Amino acid sequence: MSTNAERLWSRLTTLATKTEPDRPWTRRSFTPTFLDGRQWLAEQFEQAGLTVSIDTGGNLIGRLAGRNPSLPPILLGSHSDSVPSGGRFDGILGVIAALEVAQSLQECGEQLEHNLEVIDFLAEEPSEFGLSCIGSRALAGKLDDTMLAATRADGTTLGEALRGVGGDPDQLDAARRGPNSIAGFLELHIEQGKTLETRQLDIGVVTGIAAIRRTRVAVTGRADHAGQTPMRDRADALVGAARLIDGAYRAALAASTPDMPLVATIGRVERIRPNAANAVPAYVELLLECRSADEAAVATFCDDLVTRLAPEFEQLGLTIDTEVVSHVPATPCANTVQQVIAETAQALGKSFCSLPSGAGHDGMFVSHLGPFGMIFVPCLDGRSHTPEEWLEPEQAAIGVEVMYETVKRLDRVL
Ligand code: HGY
Ligand code: MN
Ligand code: MN
Repeated sequence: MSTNAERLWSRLTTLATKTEPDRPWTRRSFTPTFLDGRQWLAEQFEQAGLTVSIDTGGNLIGRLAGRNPSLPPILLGSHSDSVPSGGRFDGILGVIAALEVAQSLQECGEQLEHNLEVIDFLAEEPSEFGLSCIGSRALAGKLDDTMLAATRADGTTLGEALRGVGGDPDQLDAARRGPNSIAGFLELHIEQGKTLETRQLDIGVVTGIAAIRRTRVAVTGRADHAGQTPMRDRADALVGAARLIDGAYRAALAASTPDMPLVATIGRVERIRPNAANAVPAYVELLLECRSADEAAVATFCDDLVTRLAPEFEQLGLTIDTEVVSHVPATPCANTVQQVIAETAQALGKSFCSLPSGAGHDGMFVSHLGPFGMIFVPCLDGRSHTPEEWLEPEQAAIGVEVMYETVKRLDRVL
C-alpha cells in the first residue's frame, strides 16, 4: 500500500467529530462548526506539505507542485459541509482521501508532472440559501448576482456569508477558471446507494450524475378559525401541500424504470403561516426536487404534477405558484477518466462495476473545466444523509489506494 490507511481513518474520525453539539455528524456550511472543521483541515493541509489558500469562491485549496507547472493542474477533492445529521463520511471522505494521496505521493518520492490541487469545495450540500455547490459554481463562473443576493432566515445574503468564510463576492473572477483550465478532476465518495454492497464490489466507476431540478412550490389558501369554520368553507394550504407530496411520490413511482430511474422528493417544508394549532393554514412553501438522467422528464415533472392537481386545487380554493430554484443538467463522467479508474482497479485486483450517480456532486460544475470522474466505495445498507451512514476502514483504504494509483496514471495520460 502506498497510502496510509490508519492516518486516513484517524483524520476522518477527527473531522467527523467536529459536529454541532446537539446534532450528530452535522457541519452545516457557513456555521462556526464548519469554520472549525475548515481551520483543522487547513492545518492538516499544511502539515502534509501543501501550500494553502482560500479562493474568492470560498474553496479551501492545498497545492502540491508538479514537475511541469506549465501543465493545467489535476484537481482532487470533495466537500466538508454536511446535511443535518448526516455528514460522517459524505464529502469528508473525498477531502481526506485527496489529502492522503497528496501526502503519500511526497512520502513515496513520487512527483507528478501536473500540479496537484486538493480542494474542499464550499457548501456542496443545499445551504440555508437554498443553493448547493456554491464553491464549485464559483470555480466554473456560475455563481451569479441573483444567487449572491439570496438570503437565509436571518436576512444574511449569500454574498455576506461568503465573506464570512474567506471568500469575496466582489472578486469572483479571481476564483473563476475557464474551459480546459484543468487536466482533470477526480472525487472519491461513498456510493450513497446499495449497488456495490449488494454485489459485494470494492469500487464503483461512476458513469455520470443525474440531472437535478429543485422547484419552490408556494400554496396559498386562507387563514380561518379552526373551530368555527366548516370543512367545506376552508381553503387549507396544508391540505394542498399533502396532495402535492403524495402526488409527487406516486408520479415518480410510476415514472421510474430500472433502466431510467427517476426520483422526486419534497424534503423541506418552509414558511407555514400562521402555523398555529387553532388556525386553518393559509400559506406554505415546499421544496420539490426531481432527479433522473432523463432530462426531459426532470424538466417537466413539477409542471405536470401541478397541471394534474389543478382541478383539486380549484375545488379546495387554493392557488399554487412555482419558482425554479436550481436546475443542473445531467453530467457525464469523462470516458478517459472512467477507463483509467477501471484499469487501476483491475491492476490492483479490486472488484468494480460502472454505475450512475443519483446523488449530486461538485463534478456537475467542475466538469465545465475539464475531464471529470468519480470513484465510489460501498456504504452500509447503501444509506447516507442519516446518522447511520457508515463504511468500514478497509473499504475506505481500498478507495484511497485506487485513487492514488489512478492519479498517477491520469498524470501520464491527461
Ligand atoms: O443532494 C445530493 O445529491 C448531494 O448529497 N449534495
Ligand atoms: Mn450529500
Ligand atoms: Mn456529497
